[in-house]
Amino acid sequence: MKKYYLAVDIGASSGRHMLSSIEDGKMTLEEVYRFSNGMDNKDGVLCWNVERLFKEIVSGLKKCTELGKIPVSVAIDTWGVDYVLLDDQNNILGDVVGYRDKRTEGMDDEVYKVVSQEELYKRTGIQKMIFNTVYQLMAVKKQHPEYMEKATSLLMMPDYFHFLLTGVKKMEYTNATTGQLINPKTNDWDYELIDMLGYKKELFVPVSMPGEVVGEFTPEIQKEVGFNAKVVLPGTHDTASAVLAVPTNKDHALYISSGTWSLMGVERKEADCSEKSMKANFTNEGGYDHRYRYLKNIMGLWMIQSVKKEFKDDLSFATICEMASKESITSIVDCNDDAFLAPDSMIAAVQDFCRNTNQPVPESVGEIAAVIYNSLAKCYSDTIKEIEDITGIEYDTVYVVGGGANAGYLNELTAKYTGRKVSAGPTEATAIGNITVQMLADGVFKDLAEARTAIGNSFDIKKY
Ligand code: LFR
Repeated sequence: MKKYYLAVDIGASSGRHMLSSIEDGKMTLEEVYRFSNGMDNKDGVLCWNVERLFKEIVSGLKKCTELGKIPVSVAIDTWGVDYVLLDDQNNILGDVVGYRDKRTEGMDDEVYKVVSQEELYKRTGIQKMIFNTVYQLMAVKKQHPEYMEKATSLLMMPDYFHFLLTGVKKMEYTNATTGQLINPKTNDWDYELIDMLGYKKELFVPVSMPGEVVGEFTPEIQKEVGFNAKVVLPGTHDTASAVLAVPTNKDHALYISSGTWSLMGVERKEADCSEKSMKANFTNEGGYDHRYRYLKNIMGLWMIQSVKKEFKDDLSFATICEMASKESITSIVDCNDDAFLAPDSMIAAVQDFCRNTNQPVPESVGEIAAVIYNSLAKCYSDTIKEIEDITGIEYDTVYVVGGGANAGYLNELTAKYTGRKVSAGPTEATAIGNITVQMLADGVFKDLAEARTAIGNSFDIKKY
């Protein structure tokens, strides 16, 4: 009997259910269900519709029953930093505000009144992103203290979905680290910090590691979807899952997890919480097996996704890429500028940046996309220099994983700007990383090295 494992991978712009099994020593991957995602503007607040997302999760599970492919285990990963606060009846308190919402404006200063930026970095090793949970919770404390008062639990997004499936509340380690409240030495909550900030300590249950079992489906879910399965913790942070699927066992591999964001970095055995690292704004997010994801967030394909929505014609990403490759415009924007985080119009934001820096202003679809792709590649090249300077190691190859590995033109530019070899794929790295942890937990692979070798042998990888 073939054994199936199911990854439910939900990104900021879409979600998918991916079934996997082992055939002739290779991992297979089959998309059984797909749905869209995005933050809704609810009276001026950017929110996630978690009720709809959970319905989609359930619909995808039903699809497995229809196909007669019943997984032995299921695991959910999502983007980081966002969470729900629950009251004693497990009802969500307030809106589920998404990380691009502007409620965190000024919350950095509120946090620094209690703990300086330097001290916060020393304690957590997490890069400053204004949307980190630490700042979001400050916004709740200031704007809705009643929610903080009434809350009896806090669950990160994937933990919440796991809870709805099983009735069991766990907080998974890799995603918890994105909140900037975990101590990278103990690898658990920094309760002293949490206390200092006036967040309730009892909301933060000790973290659980990828590979641990959450529980089985509740009787209600079993009835609705038509089967029972174990829910296993993957690296519930999508980037942790993607990094796990980087198809190499080299000690020093430089990767870009390319999707809505471009997460560029390396794995390290110890966190670097030095001032130099803070100034360069690198993060030490928790990874599988406590391998720190030493990386930087780069605005990424969000910029392309956003301009795509604004173009009159419904163009595919492949077409946009192709059009960009024919342009010769040389303007470069700073992808990490806050102007690109959630602009009303990304096209206008890119044009304004060019205008304000006295560079040619892109007008056509191809030109706008060309400026974005070139700017991303330039940013990758700058980031490599910083990583090499900090780690003292040279990297000859950039491993691009995730959906963005499909952007052939961007891969060419990455090779050109960085002067390194580029390996592109697997494109479904997040789902593969999620499944890999389930397989490791089930004894399919003996360790991560064996799993990564299998990933490299199982999926399509292009070289530039
Ligand atoms: C990528 C990602 C990044 C995180 C951002 C916000 O999908 O998870 O790693 O910084 O989304 O959560």
